[in-house]
This record gives sequence, structure tokens and C-alpha cells, in this order.
Amino acid sequence: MHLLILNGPNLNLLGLREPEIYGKTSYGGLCDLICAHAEEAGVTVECKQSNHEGVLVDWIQEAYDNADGIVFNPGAYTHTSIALLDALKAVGIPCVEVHISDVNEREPFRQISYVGLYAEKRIIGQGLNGYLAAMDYLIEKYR
Ligand code: CA2
Repeated sequence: MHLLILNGPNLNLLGLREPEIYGKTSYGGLCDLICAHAEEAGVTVECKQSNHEGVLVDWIQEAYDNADGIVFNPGAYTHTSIALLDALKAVGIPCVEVHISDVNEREPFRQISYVGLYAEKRIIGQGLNGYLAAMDYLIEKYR
């Protein structure tokens, strides 16, 4: 089983700014946690991050041939991007949406999710553990 872990804009800044919201672990540290978790579970994983909507669309399209599941934190594009929703619908790969912070307790605009119209599960406000919980969900359901 192969999982694609996608992160959207500004998540490369993890650990550098706003630690009270996003924690102190860097983006590289998050990828290390994800890789260790995948190895333990016996699945392969690829971690990618982009600040560009079109690049994220390209990676979702490319996943059509090789990923069995997508763990996706689209960052701010969550709340704006019909293009990402369409790309997910087009490839039809099972997807879990993850947010580090509790978007339901933040500004009203963060409570809209286009990606959430496709994602079969949303994990919100569990910090970085949310990524591991999303992997476990996909592994248990689709392995
Ligand atoms: O809580 C989440 O995971 C978010 O997807 C993070 C996005 C935000 O726009 C969403 O509403 C919720 C923002 C990511 C920004 O990441 C940073 C990380 C460290 C320092 C500054 C920004």
C-alpha cells in the first residue's frame, strides 16, 4: 500500500512561527514522524508540500497511478479551492483531510471546506498526531 501525504501553503513554516497554534515541530520533523509511522505499519509513503495550488493539483493527478490513499492538509486552500476538490474527484483516491489546529474554533472563513466535500473523513485539532490517525484510518480501511 502506498500513501501520499500532501501539505499546502505555509506548512513548510511549521515550528518556525505561531507555535501556540501549530506546535514546535518543524515540517521536516513532521515528515520524519510520518515515515517512521509508515515503516512501522509496513506501508510506503511520500510526503510533499507546496505553496502553489496548481502544483498540488498536478500531484493529485499524478497520484492516480500509484497512491492508494491521500492524507491532505490543504492549508488555506481548504477554504477556497474548487480546483483541489475537482482534482480529488477526478482521481477518486480515498482522502482524509487533516488540520493541525481546531478550525471549528477559529475564524468563520476557516469553517468552510471544499476539500471536505470529497474527503471521507476529517481529522481536526489533533496536532501532528492527526496525520498519523489519518494514515491509520486509510491503512485499516484499504490495505
Ligand atoms: O490547522 C491547519 O492545519 C490549517 O490547515 C493550517 C493553515 C490554515 O490556513 C488552515 O485554516 C488550517 C495555515 C498553515 C500555516 O502554517 C503555518 C505554520 C507555521 C507558522 C505559520 C504558518
